[in-house]
Amino acid sequence: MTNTNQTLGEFIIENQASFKYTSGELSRLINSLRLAAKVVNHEVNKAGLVDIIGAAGDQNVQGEDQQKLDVYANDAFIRTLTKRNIVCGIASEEEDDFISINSQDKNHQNKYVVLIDPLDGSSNIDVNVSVGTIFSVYRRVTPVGTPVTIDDFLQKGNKQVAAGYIVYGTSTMIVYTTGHGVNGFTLNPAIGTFYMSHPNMQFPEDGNIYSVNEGNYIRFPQGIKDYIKYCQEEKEDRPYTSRYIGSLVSDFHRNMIKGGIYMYPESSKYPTGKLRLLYECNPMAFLAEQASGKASDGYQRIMDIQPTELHQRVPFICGSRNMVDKAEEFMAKAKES
Ligand code: AHM
Ligand code: MG
Repeated sequence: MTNTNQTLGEFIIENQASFKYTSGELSRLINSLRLAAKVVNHEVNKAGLVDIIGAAGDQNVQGEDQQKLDVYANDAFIRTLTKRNIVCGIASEEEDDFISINSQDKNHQNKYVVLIDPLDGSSNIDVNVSVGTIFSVYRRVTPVGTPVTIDDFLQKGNKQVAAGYIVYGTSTMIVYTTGHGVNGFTLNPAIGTFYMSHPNMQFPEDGNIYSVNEGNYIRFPQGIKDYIKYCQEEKEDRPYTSRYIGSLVSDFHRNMIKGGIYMYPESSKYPTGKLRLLYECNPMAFLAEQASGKASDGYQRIMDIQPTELHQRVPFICGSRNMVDKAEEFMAKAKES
């Protein structure tokens, strides 16, 4: 039963019993993400006021400029999860390697690893456009009591136990799943509490929005070019509307509510796509599927791809089921000819 007065804290406690392993560890983990989200939200909202925007001068592992807020968000999430001793390992889009966490009393006893993109779409910060945090949670595969290894992180998306995002937009929201549907909570900034605002979120089966950086059209594979032309055809239900913020979390969030498709295909600039399988595509794919949508690399289910490296990139097509099916159809047709 949906109670829209329910806070995120209450929801976490109430739903703890539905987790497979009810030690409370996963609940505590979601709780600390909630806390870090509030800390980062506070800072993101100040971006226009204080001298915190602008490049920090460092480059991340993909060779891109890091913004100060990326660094801040990265530190905030890592610090919160480490200090509270809730996970045994963290991998971040902003870190070269994964972090193994141990504390004297716990001796690698924690079960979960978190993978995180602390501030996605950060090139949008200095122009006051929404950005987001994306997270993904797995149970470790190595034995409890030993340090985590790369194998704990290189798991297929279909092994995720939780995933979600925080969107720092016109209002700040946490949207997440633990494999029992997708729920969205909106922050009341006056009192610092997240309230259930979007229970049981669902992608409409069909939609009329397509989101892609069309400036790259000439570099796209033929199947994507053909699908874009299909979106633009004059038909009863087309042309579709084009909407592209360039902030994955925001584009995904809008498409989930209104019905649409997001695409970041491979191109001559990004031969394997731009988005990262572990920090961006898998968590979004889990959310999409839990909300009756679909996520594909053009040929196969994102969550069935075996990761081979932490910062791996894949082509990403995600959204309303019928739209993703159609895009795959064009990809398959183009491959044949
Ligand atoms: P980032 O992780 O460096 O922020 O890049 C990811 C972002 C996505 O949020 C967004 O959809 C995409 O990159 C935009 O890329 P482009 O500017 O090439 O269209
Ligand atoms: Mg990112």
